[in-house]
Amino acid sequence: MNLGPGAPGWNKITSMNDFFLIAIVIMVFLLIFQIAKASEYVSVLKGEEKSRKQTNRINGFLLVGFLILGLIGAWWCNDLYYEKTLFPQGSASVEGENIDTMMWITIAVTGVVFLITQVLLFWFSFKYQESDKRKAYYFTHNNKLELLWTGVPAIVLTVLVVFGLKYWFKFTGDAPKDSQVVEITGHQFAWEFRYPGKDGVLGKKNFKLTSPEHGNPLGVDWADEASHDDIHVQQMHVVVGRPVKLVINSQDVIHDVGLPHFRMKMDAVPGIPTTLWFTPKWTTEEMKVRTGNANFSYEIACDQICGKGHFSMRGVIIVETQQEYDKWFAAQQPEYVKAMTPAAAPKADSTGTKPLAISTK
Ligand SMILES: [Cu+2]
Repeated sequence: MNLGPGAPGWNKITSMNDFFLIAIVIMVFLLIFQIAKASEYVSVLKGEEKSRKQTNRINGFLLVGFLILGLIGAWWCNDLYYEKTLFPQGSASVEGENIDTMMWITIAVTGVVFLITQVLLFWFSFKYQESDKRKAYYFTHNNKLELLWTGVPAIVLTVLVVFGLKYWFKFTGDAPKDSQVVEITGHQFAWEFRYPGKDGVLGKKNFKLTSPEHGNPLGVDWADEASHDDIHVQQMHVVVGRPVKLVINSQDVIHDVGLPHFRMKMDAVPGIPTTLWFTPKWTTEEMKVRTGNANFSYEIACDQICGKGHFSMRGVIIVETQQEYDKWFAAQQPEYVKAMTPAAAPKADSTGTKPLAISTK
């Protein structure tokens, strides 16, 4: 039965919903108004000071209750959802282990600060509420205190930032010499991958040559002979245990190669190639066993809201053994050959790659 928009009587249902919604809002306002008025009368009867102290006491108890329930809630959520995060799987790249360590240190430091400040905040509002037995102590300035609460966070943050920079320079710096190079190009809304052929060199590109209609969606310069053995595919294959260097491009807006399993990410910026390298630790098949998920696949999630189809920018990375990789690579036809002999294109599709004529728009 059709119950969605356009179904008979749908207009009636939505107008009834609107009516109830407005009625509820009005009644809530009336309720608040009545409570406020009632408490005003109570304070007149009891005397203002007495009723203020009573309100303070109630608020104090509520704040302590909020603290306890809040802490239990935070613990409970963690217990419930921790297994669903990517933490228990461990980092799928060697370098990502450093990121996880940093993440844990950051969580530990901020967690301790969070606990101390929240307990003090709520406990103090209860403990030091208005009382006739004591008077508040005022001080306008305290150098020791200023130094302490400026110095300690400054030192802690410096340590965190220095470690962050150290790893950042490592992952974005020179990749190991035996690295495999994969060029990733993002566009609205998909990822394209290009691999150098036997020569190990990616052919030059020129954006003016971009022409999906002529089998050249990436704008490769065919005049550069290094491009003649390069392959262009829609799925990324990498070898387990071998460092992979990503050369990241974008053809339109800023995208982001987000690699949650490998704990890496890097923006794809039009006109400015960015790089990143990491070493995959486990093959896709091994991850299926580790996660107990037969459908597991490493993914690239675009980490920049890049337009209407942003959600669909999911790339798949297949991590495999050298043998499997060699077999896959040998089955690929160079993009140059495909572009020059368009009739041959459908043949290569049997290996699982999609046709190249997909528009980049
Ligand atoms: Cu994107």
